[in-house]
Amino acid sequence: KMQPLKKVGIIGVPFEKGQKKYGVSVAPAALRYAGLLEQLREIDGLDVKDYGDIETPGIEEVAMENMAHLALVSACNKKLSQKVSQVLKEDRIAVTIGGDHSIGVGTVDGHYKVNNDMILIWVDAHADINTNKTSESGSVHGMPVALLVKEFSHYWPYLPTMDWQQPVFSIKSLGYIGLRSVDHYERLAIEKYDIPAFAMEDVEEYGIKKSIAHVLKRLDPEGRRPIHVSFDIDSLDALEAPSTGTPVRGGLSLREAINLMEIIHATGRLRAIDLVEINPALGNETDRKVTIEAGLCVLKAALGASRRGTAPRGVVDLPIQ
Ligand code: 6HN
Ligand code: MN
Ligand code: MN
Repeated sequence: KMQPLKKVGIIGVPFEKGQKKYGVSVAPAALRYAGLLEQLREIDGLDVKDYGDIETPGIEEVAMENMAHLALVSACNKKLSQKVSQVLKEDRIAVTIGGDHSIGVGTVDGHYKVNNDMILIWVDAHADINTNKTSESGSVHGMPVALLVKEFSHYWPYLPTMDWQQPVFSIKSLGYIGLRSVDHYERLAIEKYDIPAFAMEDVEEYGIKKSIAHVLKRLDPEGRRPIHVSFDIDSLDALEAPSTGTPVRGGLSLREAINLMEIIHATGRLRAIDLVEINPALGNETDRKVTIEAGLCVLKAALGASRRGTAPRGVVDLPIQ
């Protein structure tokens, strides 16, 4: 068993052009304001470095059929990919705070370029594996997985501005947890490529512990490969995380998500985690607060916070009078 890395690098990505609603770009600031860095620094022995935010320059759009804002999505992800690679090369876990889920293209690309044996756990109500031919929304946040995997390259037309990113990641290294809103062609893809996909029915049947154990066993039977978790806040039940653009009822409880992250932390192999789709502009004050708190809980669990508490280091007794 590997010892978990005790160093992390935070990257904010105030980007929302991968979907249509205003507000998801505010999440990095909202999470920082709610105490993200301070709370992570309270985790025993964790060294937290803030790499700031990825700013996307205003650039000219390119027209692409049923794929909105491709040039902006591409420009943001290109910078993000380089930043994630840099954080990993500096021996830190890359913690990326979105932003909408289109930024998964950059985080996974940047991770793959450093660890090409990585596996990807996509925790989401949605499968995000549409192409511009199968998508009903034309929003790129429903397409990142399809853009990343090499097995899908022939389903895409030539994508202007995307030359920096070649789909090289294998679909055989991908697993899902939390699915409950899967489009028809996405389901076909899951079956055709036999992706280990633990939808809510499966979480119901096996529980969260066995669900993640099955995914990890399938992707990496020897337990040696670096792990990338892309965590969409809408994997949580809409009651647990209401402030998100495409909420779906009947999802993971926060307790299940925390436990999932504790299990992944305990492997010692987590190298990158994305937290995406928190939209502080949606819902009321309580919705916003609950959603941001849930996101913080998920990150803390992934990075080693213990619900049992931790005794002070190097101390064997309570202070005496
Ligand atoms: N997300 N499958 C739908 C679509 O538009 O392609 C929803 C995608 C949601 C994306 O939540 O990251
Ligand atoms: Mn998603
Ligand atoms: Mn989703």
